[in-house]
Amino acid sequence: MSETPIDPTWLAAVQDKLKQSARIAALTGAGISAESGVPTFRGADGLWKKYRAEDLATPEAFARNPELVWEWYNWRRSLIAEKKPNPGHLALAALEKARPGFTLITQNVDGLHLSAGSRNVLEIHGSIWRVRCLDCGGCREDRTNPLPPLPRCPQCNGLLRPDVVWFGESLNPSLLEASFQVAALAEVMLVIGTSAIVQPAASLARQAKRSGAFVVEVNVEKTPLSSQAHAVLTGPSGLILPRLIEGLSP
Ligand code: BJW
Ligand code: ZN
Repeated sequence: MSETPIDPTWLAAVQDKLKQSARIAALTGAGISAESGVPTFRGADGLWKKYRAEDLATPEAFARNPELVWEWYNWRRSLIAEKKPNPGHLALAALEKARPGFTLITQNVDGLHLSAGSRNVLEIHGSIWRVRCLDCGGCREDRTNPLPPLPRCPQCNGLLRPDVVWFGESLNPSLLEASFQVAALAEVMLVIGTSAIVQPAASLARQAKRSGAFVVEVNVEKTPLSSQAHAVLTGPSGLILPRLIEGLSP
C-alpha cells in the first residue's frame, strides 16, 4: 500500500466543501474494494491482465460458452463472498448518515457498499449476487455458492445469467437517468477508485462538473479525469475517505 502523505491543503479544502454541502454524490469503482482484497479490472494485477473481457464479459461470450462464463463468475462470487467492507466503504456509509442528500453511484458489482451500511446506492453495473432469466426476465438475489455450471430459472427453467452489465450492453435506463440527475444536482462529486475510462459511467463526473459541482478524485494513480477534477487526492481510498469525513456532523 502506498505511504504517500495526503496533501493537507487539499484535504482541508475538500473537508470544508463537504461541511458546506447538502447534496453530495460519489461515483465508485473497483479501486475502493481493492483494500478489501477484491481484484480490480485494469492495472498490473487486474482481472483483464489474466482474462479476456471478450471471452467472459460480453453477451456474445455468454451465448458462445455460458459454462465458461459461469465458471468465472462462480470463482469471483466465492472470492468476494469472503471479503469485508474496508474503511473506505464504511466512511461512505457514515457520510450518508451525516448527509441524507448523499447518493452513491457504484460501478461495482460486489455488494460491499450495501454490506457497509450504505442504502442510497445505485448499482449501475448490476450485482454479482443477482441472477436473471434469459427467458422470462425474472431477476432475484441468489447467494448460493457455487451455482450449478448452468443454473436454471425456478419459474420457467430458462438459463440464468449474472445480473451484471457486460460490454456492449445498455445500462438500466432508469438507473442511468437517476445517476445523471444526481450528478447534475450535486454540489460535490467524489470520484473514487475508478480508471474513469468505461462509458457511460465516466461521463457522470463530467456531467457533474458541467453542472457546477466541485469534483474530487480519490485514486492511487492519475486517470483521464485527474486534469479535469477540482481536487485530486492521491492515495488509497481506505485511508483518504475516513479523513475526509472527520468532523462532519449532521
Ligand atoms: C485505487 C485503489 C485504492 C486501485 N484506492 N484507488 C469506444 C469509446 C467509448 C466507449 C466505447 C468504445 N467501445 C466500446 C465502448 C463502450 C464500452 C466502454 O466504455 N468501453 C471502454 C473500455 C472504452 N461501454 C459499454 O459497453 C457499456 N455499455 C454501453 O456503452 O452501452 C451502449 C453502447 C454499446 C456498444 C457500443 C457503444 C455504446 C457497458 C460497460 C459495462 C462494463 N462492465 C464491467 C464488468 C461488470 C460486470 C462484472 O464485474 O463482471 O464493469 S467491465 C469493468 O469496468 C466493470 C467495472 O465496473 C468497469 C469500470 O472499471 P473500474 O471500476 O474503473 O475499475 P478499474 O480496474 O478500471 O480501475 C480501478 C481504479 O482504482 C484504478 O484507477 C486504480 O488506480 C484505482 N485504485 N487501488 C483508490 N486502494
Ligand atoms: Zn425464467
